[in-house]
Amino acid sequence: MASPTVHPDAMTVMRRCDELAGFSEEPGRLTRRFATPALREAGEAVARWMREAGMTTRRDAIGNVVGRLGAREPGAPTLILGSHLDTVRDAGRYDGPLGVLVAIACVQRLRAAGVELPFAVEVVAFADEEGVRYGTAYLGSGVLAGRFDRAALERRDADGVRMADAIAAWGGDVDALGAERRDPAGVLGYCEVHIEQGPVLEGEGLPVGVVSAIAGQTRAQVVFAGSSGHAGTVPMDLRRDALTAAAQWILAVEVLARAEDRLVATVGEVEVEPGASNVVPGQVSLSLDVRHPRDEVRVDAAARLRERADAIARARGMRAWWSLVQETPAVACSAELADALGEAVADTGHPVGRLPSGAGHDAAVMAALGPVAMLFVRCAGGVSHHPAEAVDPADVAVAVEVLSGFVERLARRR
Ligand code: HGY
Ligand code: MN
Ligand code: MN
Repeated sequence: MASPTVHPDAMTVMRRCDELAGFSEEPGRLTRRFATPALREAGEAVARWMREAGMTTRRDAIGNVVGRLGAREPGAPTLILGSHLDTVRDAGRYDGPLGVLVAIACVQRLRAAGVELPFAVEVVAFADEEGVRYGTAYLGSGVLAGRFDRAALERRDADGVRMADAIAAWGGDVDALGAERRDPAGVLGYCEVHIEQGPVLEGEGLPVGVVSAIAGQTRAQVVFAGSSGHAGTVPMDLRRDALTAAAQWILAVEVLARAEDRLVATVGEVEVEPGASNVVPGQVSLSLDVRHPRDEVRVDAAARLRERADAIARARGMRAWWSLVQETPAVACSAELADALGEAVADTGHPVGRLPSGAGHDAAVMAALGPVAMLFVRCAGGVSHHPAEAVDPADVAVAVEVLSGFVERLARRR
């Protein structure tokens, strides 16, 4: 329960998170994927709040919503703040939007205080960080960082819609994606506020924490190809059941990940063909998500899981296909920006906790443009990617105060 003395800026952030949660593709639960009408509506609300905070706004060629507060001097560099506006399926309401709204509240507070900044500030609401619709994450930040893979434009969603067509349909411009890349020379850095999505801050009794590094991520697709057949007439010893092969591999994924400290591996999507109760599955397509703070451990684990899939398929007289969907290397946050963030935390009277991120974030991609920093906000039970996601408004108030203090510290350093 929020204490009655929570700063009104934090209550505004909470209220806006609730309002954004109303923009969903699905009744009764929050799902807001890339290039959907629900995301467009959420982007329009965010653009309105950016303008109320004194920023100019635009939607860029992929559909990111960009708010900008110009600098006094022309040609001054830009500090980029923000996070993502898309969600996973049946999502919580703070993963992404909290970072966008805290950044807007920070700009609004600095302007209201008449703070003159020697650099421009942009707040970006990224259009796709989760990668739910097309499997490849970070489409929004990838465009800004010059990391967008144009081959992804040919990927199709579950309804067969090409990414290129989805971008055009929602007002984007695939021919202008390259021009959206930011010049690193003009970027002062990137700072993202995000819920921790883990239990550390709650365990240490801290409202916020400074992120030290972001784990690397491998996303792959694995297909087991056997033979479909009649569930009533094909004897067990003659079957090439793709789903039992996949099940054996999924358990092997779990065994391998459990055996390595800090390694996590997940099969989150399973597609069974032809998908009828009285037909032996002929083909199964699986997603694989492997993460670890050290890239060499992650890459080795992914290679071993690929070999394991081949071995299981061969032993069952089948084929296994592996396709790498996306690799995002681990990223160390900027020591200089992290220290400035830590000093801003200390200014609020709270201890400065530092912790790594097991989750991926747009900051991992924006690191291609310059130094990055992240501030985590405590979330109840560490729960995320779930409707029970929750934050305490008092912790949000601390985050707004820390981000504002961070920006002012950077200004004083120039
Ligand atoms: O998957 C992640 O780590 C993030 O939530 N996109
Ligand atoms: Mn997120
Ligand atoms: Mn997420």
